[in-house]
Amino acid sequence: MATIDAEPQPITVDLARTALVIIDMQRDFLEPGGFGETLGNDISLLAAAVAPCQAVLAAARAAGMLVIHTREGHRPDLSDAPKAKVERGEPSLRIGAEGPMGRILVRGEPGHDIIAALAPAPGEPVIDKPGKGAFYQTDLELMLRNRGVDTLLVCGVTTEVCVNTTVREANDRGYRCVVLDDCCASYFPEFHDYGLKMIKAQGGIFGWVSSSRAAIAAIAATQA
Ligand code: TIU
Repeated sequence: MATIDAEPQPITVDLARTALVIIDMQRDFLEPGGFGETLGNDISLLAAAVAPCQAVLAAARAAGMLVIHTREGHRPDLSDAPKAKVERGEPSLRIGAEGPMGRILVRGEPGHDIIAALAPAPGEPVIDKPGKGAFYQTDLELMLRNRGVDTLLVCGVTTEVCVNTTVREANDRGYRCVVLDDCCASYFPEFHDYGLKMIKAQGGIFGWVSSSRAAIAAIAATQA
């Protein structure tokens, strides 16, 4: 068992029943010319989450934890992309349009790939999701149930969009979520802050908030 220093209070987890879930650390959100930038965002704000994610990923792998990666994106024919999603907002390039990293937010295109720094290792499941939440129209819940997982360490981007949506979905399904603050980022620093506050408020209404340092320390303590 490992006890992770967290808010609103420390949480004790069984690493054999804990999965590290890294959400949407894709070129389309973190690199120039991708979906995030076409939405008008400053992508440099997401870079700070990469090194903390790498550190937690290394610790989780060393401890033999289940590591799951997710990617947001759509089939090349866009049959799984709601019209309302494709037409929303004022992106300079729409979902499916040809950009510098291939077609925006389309599976199989370079921009859809997870960034090289956080590339999945062989055997680590990658969940391709059409929505913001990682449970919607995916087999994530089945995978977690089959492995007896009850707790998720959550990292990724963006804090208030895909991270928050996934945490809310997980919380309703009975999973305990520990969101690592420095492993998440947003194009809006204030949304990052409030996104985390919303999770841990009211006694941890959606889950716990911790940090890469605290999670790594807890994992390392079980290995000593
Ligand atoms: N736009 C934005 O903040 N996020 C997304 O569109 N997807 C994810 O958060 N992955």
